[in-house]
Amino acid sequence: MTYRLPSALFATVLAIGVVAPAFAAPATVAAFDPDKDGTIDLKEAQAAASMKFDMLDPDKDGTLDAKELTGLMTAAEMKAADPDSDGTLDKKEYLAVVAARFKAADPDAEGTIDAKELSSPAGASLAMLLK
Ligand SMILES: [Ca+2]
Ligand SMILES: [Ca+2]
Ligand SMILES: [Ca+2]
Repeated sequence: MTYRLPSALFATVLAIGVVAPAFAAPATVAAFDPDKDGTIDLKEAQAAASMKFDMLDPDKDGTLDAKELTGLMTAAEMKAADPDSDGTLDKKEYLAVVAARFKAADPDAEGTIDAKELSSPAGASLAMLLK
């Protein structure tokens, strides 16, 4: 019993040590790369974006309004992404923006984002919609 507390504390310290830098660091390919092939494909990007969408939508009405998208998109971008002009983006509209930013971040058009592409300005604006 006397040995349990210190080891639990040690485990906590370890967990914090591992987790904290991941939150502080800029987006990495590994964060969006469940198949661990070292690149992000569109399917992986949209899966992460879908989770992010759900996170941004706390009232779970299936849409994001301009307030919920603050900092992620400009008003002009949002207008362009909202073909039905109802002032909100549903998940399909959000994922269309992700696809457009994915394309912009993939200048070699090979269909994957590698670490270098992710660290470009276009890559950073894609990552914004994923994390
Ligand atoms: Ca991958
Ligand atoms: Ca809409
Ligand atoms: Ca690429």
